[in-house]
Amino acid sequence: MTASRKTILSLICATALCASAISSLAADIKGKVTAKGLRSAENIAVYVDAIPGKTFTPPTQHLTMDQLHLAFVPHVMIVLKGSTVDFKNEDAVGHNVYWPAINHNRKLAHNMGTWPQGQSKPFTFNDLGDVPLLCNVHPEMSGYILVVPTPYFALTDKEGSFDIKNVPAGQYTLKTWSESAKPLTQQITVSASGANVNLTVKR
Ligand SMILES: [Cu+2]
Repeated sequence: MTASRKTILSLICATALCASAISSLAADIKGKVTAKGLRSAENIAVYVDAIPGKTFTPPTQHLTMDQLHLAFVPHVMIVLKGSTVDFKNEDAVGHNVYWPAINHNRKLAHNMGTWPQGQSKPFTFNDLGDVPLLCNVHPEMSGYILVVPTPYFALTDKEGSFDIKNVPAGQYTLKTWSESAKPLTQQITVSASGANVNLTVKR
């Protein structure tokens, strides 16, 4: 469907039923990330950057970042700006959660403290960028939260493949983030049938 047909449909649709019909026109951004010089193409974040004039309501439901078997699980989590993450200790030992910066801004460093097994502590992420998670009890523990401006994001699987669901047709700036590769920015066009994008990131 062309953008103009979509506009016409928007104009003639004033009911909630029609609104869901319009949103169902959204398609997927699928693709593959090739990671040069990296051990793996897994856990690379691919997301649509801020869309001028558009804001998105964060989910009311909390997300969970576990500390399990002396590791942050999942290792990388992407969240929409304004989302709340419950940090949950699933181990019999005490853990700590802190981050030395958000988006390399040390003024946004924060220490969540330490709490026992089975308990969790929430934090709402209102600043964009990467949040490197550490535990001051176990220096080998590390994880990442990436706070992004749109709900259009995905993580790559072991093969480097990703699938960003339900993106309305339009032109966007696609970005990548990875723990060990340089970030990448690419302009893309999403048609009514979606988009297929191949990206190459480097160390
Ligand atoms: Cu720990």
